[in-house]
Parts: sequence; C-alpha cells; structure tokens
Amino acid sequence: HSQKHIHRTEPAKIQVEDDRTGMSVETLKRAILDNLFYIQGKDQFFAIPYDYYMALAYTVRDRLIYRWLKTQQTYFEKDAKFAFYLSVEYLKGRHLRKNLVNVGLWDVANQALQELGLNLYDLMEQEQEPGLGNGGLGRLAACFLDSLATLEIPAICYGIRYKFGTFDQVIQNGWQVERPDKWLRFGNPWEIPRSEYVVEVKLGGHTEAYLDQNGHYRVRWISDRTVLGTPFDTLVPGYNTNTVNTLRLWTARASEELNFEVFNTGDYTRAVADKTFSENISKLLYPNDNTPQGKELRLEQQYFFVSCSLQDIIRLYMIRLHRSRGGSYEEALLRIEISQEHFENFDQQVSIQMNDTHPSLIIAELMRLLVDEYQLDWERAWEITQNCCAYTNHTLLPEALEQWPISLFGRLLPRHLEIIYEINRRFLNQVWLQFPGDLNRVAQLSLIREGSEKQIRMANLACVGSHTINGVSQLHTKLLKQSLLHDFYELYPEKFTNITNGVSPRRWLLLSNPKLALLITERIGKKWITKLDELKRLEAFLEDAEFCQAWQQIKHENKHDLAEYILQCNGIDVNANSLFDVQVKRIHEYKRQILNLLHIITLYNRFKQNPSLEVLPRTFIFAGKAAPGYFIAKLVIKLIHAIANVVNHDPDVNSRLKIVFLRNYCVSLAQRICAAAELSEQISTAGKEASGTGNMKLAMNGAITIGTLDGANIEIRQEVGNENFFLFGLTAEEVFSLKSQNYNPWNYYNSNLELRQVIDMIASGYFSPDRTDLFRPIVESLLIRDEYMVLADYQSYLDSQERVSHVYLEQEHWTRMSILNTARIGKFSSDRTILEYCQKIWNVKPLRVES
Ligand code: T68
Repeated sequence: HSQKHIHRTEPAKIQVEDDRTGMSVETLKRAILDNLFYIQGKDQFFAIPYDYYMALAYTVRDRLIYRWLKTQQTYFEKDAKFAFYLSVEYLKGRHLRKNLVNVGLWDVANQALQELGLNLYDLMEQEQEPGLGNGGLGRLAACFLDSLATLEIPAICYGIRYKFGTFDQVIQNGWQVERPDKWLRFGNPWEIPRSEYVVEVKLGGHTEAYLDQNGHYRVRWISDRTVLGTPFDTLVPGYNTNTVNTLRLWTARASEELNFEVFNTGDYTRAVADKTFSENISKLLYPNDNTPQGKELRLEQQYFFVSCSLQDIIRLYMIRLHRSRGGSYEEALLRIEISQEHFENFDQQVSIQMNDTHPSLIIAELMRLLVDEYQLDWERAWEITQNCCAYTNHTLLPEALEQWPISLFGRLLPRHLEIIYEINRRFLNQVWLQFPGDLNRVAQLSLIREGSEKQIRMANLACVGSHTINGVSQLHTKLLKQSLLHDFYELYPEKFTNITNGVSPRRWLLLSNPKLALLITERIGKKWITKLDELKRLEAFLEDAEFCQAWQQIKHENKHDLAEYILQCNGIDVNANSLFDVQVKRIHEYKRQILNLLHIITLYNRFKQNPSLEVLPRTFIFAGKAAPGYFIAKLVIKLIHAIANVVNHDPDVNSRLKIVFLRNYCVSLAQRICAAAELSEQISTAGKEASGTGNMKLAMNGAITIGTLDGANIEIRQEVGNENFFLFGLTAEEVFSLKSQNYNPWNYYNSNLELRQVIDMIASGYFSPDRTDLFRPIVESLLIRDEYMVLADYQSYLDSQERVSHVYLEQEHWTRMSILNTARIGKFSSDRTILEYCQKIWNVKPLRVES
C-alpha cells in the first residue's frame, strides 16, 4: 500500500511516456494507479470497483493512441483507396477484454491487477455495454470493425452516437417491460470527442433557382434550421497488428446554445427549447428490427448522419489530395476552397458501403454537393456517385423496406426531393427505352410509389445509385434476384453479387470461450485466430480420446458457468447434464420461437401421459428482445414464461425439462450463452431469414444446428456436412408453392393429434388459468393464416428433434459432431467476408502500418 502512495504523490518522477506506453507489469500497475488518482480523482480509500475499471480502461486506451495516430498518418501519406462503412447501428459489446487481447496486454494486465489485489474479471463486469444496435445488422457491423482493423484495411466506419441505445429489457410477471439504457451515465472511457471537427447540417426550408456567373441554371437550398454534428471517435485495434482504425459516431448539438432574442425578453425556458429540439436527433435508437419506423425523427437521424459523414469523407479526401500534391497538413486543413476539378479522382479513392437502406440518402446528398455546391455537371456527378456507392440488403420481408411519404420528406429535405425526382426522371427514361411500353415495369422500378400518399422507396434509390448490390447469403441473394429486387435484376444483372456474412473469431471464440480457444491452440497453434480455415486441422484429433474428452469437459464446464448465472438471475436450478437447447435472437414471428414452444409442450404432454417415458433431459434457453410496439412478439415472451411456469413447477417433469428465459439479451450475454450451447435453434421459415449470424457463432462454439434450409444455414450445413446438422422443414420453394396453393393450417391441425392437443391447450388457457383467452391472438394467427407456416413444419421439426435426442444419448457421436462443427466453420469468419467486400466491391487493399 505504501508503494501505491509513492507513485501518486510524486508525479514529477513519473516518466510520462513510459507510463502511457509501457507494457510491463510494473508500468501497468503504476499507470492504473496514476489514472485512478488523476483521472478518476480517487485514491484507494474512496475508489469503488468502477473507478478501477475506468483507471484500467484509460491505461489500455493510452496504449492504443500511438498506433492510432500512426495509422492515421499512414493513411494520409499513402495514396490508397479507402472504404467508408455507413451504418446506423453498431452492436459492439464490451471493449475492455477485446482491446486487452488484441494488443497483447491480457496476461500482463491480469498479473498487474492481481498484484494490486484486484480481479480483472470483476472489473470487466463493470463495463456498460454500448447497445447501439438491435440485432444481426448491428452486430455484423461490429464484427466488420474488428475484421477491417485485423486485416489492415484502410477504412473508417461512421454511425450515430445514440444517448440511449437499445432499451434494457426487464421481465415483470412474464411480460417484457422496457427501461431506458443509460449507457453513458458514468462516462465512456473508450471514446475521444473531436469538437474541432464539428460539421453543420441543414434541415427544412425551401429551394431557389438562380443563374450562375456563366449563365447556367442552378439551384440553392435555403434551409430554415441547422444542427451541429460533433464526432466522437472510438479506437478500434486489430488483433495483433499495428492498425488502429476509427469508428466515428456523430452527436447532434444545437447550433445556438440559446436564442438571445428570446433570452432577453426573459423567457428562459423557450430560449433553450430549440437546443433540446436539435439534440433530440441523436437521442435514441429506434428499437425495431426488420420493420421500418416511418417517423420524422428517424429520417432526421438518417440525414444527419449521412450529411456529417459525407462532409467528413470529403474533408479527408481533400487533405489527402493536398498532401499528394506536396502540400502540408496544416495548409490542407485551412484550404477550404473546394472546387470541381478536385473531384476528378474522387471515385478512385473513395468507396462507400451502405449497411441497408438506412444511409441511402447519401446518394441524393452526394449529388447535391457535387451539382449544387461544387458545380459539376449532372452526368459526371452521377457517374461519381454510382462509382462510389454500394448497397447491402439485409431482408427479404417486403414490409421491411423503407419508404418515406413525400410530404414529410419534402418538408425536411426539399432539395433532396427535387434531386430524387430528377434521378427518377432520367432513370425511368432509360427503362422506357429498354422496355418500351412496359408501364407496369416502370411503376415497379420507380423511386416513387404512386397512390393517395406518394412514397419514396429507399431500396430503389439505393439500387439505382449503387454500382453493386449484395445479399448476405447465397439463398438470400438468389431470392433477391428472383423476387424482392427482380425488376432491378433484369435491368442490371451485373450489379448483383453475394457476400455471405461472417462473425469475428476473436469475439466469438477467443474471447467468449477462452477454455475452448486454449484447447484448440494447444493442438493446432494460434494461426486459427486470424486464419479460421486452420480449424480444419482439428479433424486430425477426432480419434484422439484425450482430446475428445477435453472437448466434452470444456463444454460441461461452460454449461456449469451458465447454470450458475441462470440460478443467480432467474433462481432456476438447471441440470448441467441436460442438453442445453438454445434459441437466442430477436423475438419475431418469422424466427418462429413459437415452433420451439410447440415442441416443448409436446414433450411435456408425452411425459404427463406416460411418466415412465425415457425422455432426454433438456434445458430450453431463450433470450431476445421484442420491439416495444410488436404486440405478438411481446405476447410470445409472455407465453414462454407461462409455459415455463407450468413446466418448471411440475414435479412429474421438472427433473427432465426446464425452460429459462434470460432477460436483456445483449452481446455480453450472447458470449456467455454461446460457450455453453449444445443445440442451436435456427428454425425460421425458409426464405425469410436473410442470413443469420447467431447460427455461425453457435456452431463455432461446437453447438450443433437444428435448422431449416434458410439463409446461411444452407451454407453451414454444406460446410459441416449433412450428417452433422439436424435438418427439417419445407424448402423456400416448397413454402412459396404451398402458399400459392392456398395453404390451410387447419388441415395440419385436424390431421395431427399431438399438434391439435398442444394448440388446444394454449387456446383453452392451460398456461394462463387466470385469463384463459390471453394467448388467443397467437392461436388465431396460427390457425387463421399461419403466415410463417409453423403448422406445416411442426411434424418435421418433431422428427428432427427426436433424432437430436437419440444422438445426444451417444455422447461420443455427439462430441464428434460438435468438433466437426467447429473444425469446419472457417468459412464463416468475418475476415473472409471483409476480404470479399474488398475484392468484389471496394477494390481496396490492405495497408500495413509500420510500428
Ligand atoms: C438482419 N437484419 C437479418 N435488421 O435479419 C439477418 N432492420 O438475417 C442477417 O443475418 C443480419 O441482418 C445481418 O445481415 C437486421 O438485423 C435490423 O436490425 C433492422 C434495424 C432497423 C431497421 C430494419
């Protein structure tokens, strides 16, 4: 203790550079205590665990700064093409462990903390996870951050710094209740505000035509308000590289802190009211996945973030241009006079990826800047725009496509509306030439949907303005071409390509399952961490009894850990020897959590009818959030709890069946669960899940999939082998053809006794005795329409589950399948995915940052 004190009270003796960069245990200890004292303003008398966490976080961040600046310098000096990734969501998960591991500080930090009498694992639990995303789309963007940095790709990722990320989910009496997520409440040590790079964003107003000095007709936008965008940078270190990339998130600020005119009249509240108004733009993340929210504020968010990011992209481009012409950095910063000829090579230097249509306003905004502000011809501006932009689609659900009523759009972005009309006019002329007289086709392709309320179709804008359109799995891309974007495919077949999703092996194996990662490394070395195909070498150990046993043992220990967590959170005692059967993802009808429930009730019934029946003990683990406005999804959560309530308390069955709903699904929880999962439920209706990425994480951790031929399941099955995958259900084609033949769920209900019994129980209030009609909406949706063909797939699912139970009883066989799932999952590394984006879409190459 006395030693701690010396360093704190004698700052003059501290060698600053060393304390902020040194990687030894001694330096680390000194740095942690120093940060505790000088940044947190605490000593060990006052410090709470959070202070120590912050002190450690700053210690880690200090060690990234040099490489971060070096990375930026390299990017400025080298004449390389850049990828700019635009996403309104990033579901990053916690930083501390990832950063420690990526920069090789894990062991030293562990040691340093031990010597300080602290526990690293406890400190990691102090970190508030930034939940700036809803589900797969946001998590994909976060895996891409990791892969871009690890692969040394010159890239900058842009997004919104929401004050409130995805809501906290609490469960009250089985119902989901949403609570605001105050992740910034205690400060965020991982970000650096960059107030000096603030940009201005215009909104509202009207447009005016005028003649420029050359007598050309031009338009200017006279907005009626402006907001400021301040960037906050998060450092993103790659694994074992010098590259530290930037995630730049924008916060909205009022351009005037107060309105002085109003202030002087004495109306203080009103004087600051405008400020609140502007700052609302980055207040909250809309909590929907796979459904758009047609709210004005959402459009403001999208434009705000696009406008800020594009200004930044252009500014960075101009600096690089100036440097390449021999100018200095300082001059470049001051040289603000941007003109036409500067854009000559813009599209050879800049590649912009739109993560779904949420950033698709970038197309109209780039056109506006090039044509209105920098006075390029429309034709050249359009060429540049198309050459720069590319669009990733993430959904096949037609109702999920974004559209904006033109009245709302025009009020907020009057100039962009004109530009979109002009893009559309030229585009439809071209369609008309290619398909003369085909009015129907023109109507389908038009950026504007006609009707009583005209709408702008953002997917059409994205397709027209991009050079490449990609789906996220083979099936998804095929179906995009066949149905959702069929007309665009006929027009531009060459624009379409597939890039199957992937997940980061650092986050989803190395960090989330350290024991398994260690076992793997002991056998095949460390290369797999950045070359995931290396896992194939595990196949050599299939006959190695010791290895197989260690594999089993680790899964068992992970299950134990999760069981402990379940006991702590839910007070449910689960059997760590039972099969851990998990379905963790957003709650959505197309993902069919209900099908899982029908299976559970079926098992329950079989048990009740025949108590001596040999049934494999199973623990069913659910987790996931429902969009707050999605009534049926929230009712599904209630139904899970209602069934759990009956099953878990029934002494006839509860030694063999348990149902657990873990509240507040998030990245940290996903990491715990995937290490312990044995059976991965990927049971969406074929043709509905664009790709899925949970399927990849779980298989990577040795869980075996029970799944339909949907999204990336198809490719996973192909890779791991049909015999190592539990298949069931209709194919996408069968789903479509059954639908077109007037699918009738009643036929299934009437002809399947077990199914009928299960549905009757839900309908009659067996699980809701206090309100027997509580689950009627679910029953009705199944019996009246069954949009997602749950009944059609029921029997096939049961049969497949029965095969699961049989195989699980042969533990050796199961372990073999488990090992093969991990060993053959190499394709689903987001490193492979990012390399494909680099090659097929961005034409961007790695750029080594020297130490
Ligand atoms: C998911 N989409 C797909 N959307 O459902 C999933 N939507 O199949 C795929 O694997 C994943 O994207 C990555 O490609 C989403 O997660 C959203 O979250 C979302 C958010 C806002 C608006 C619409």
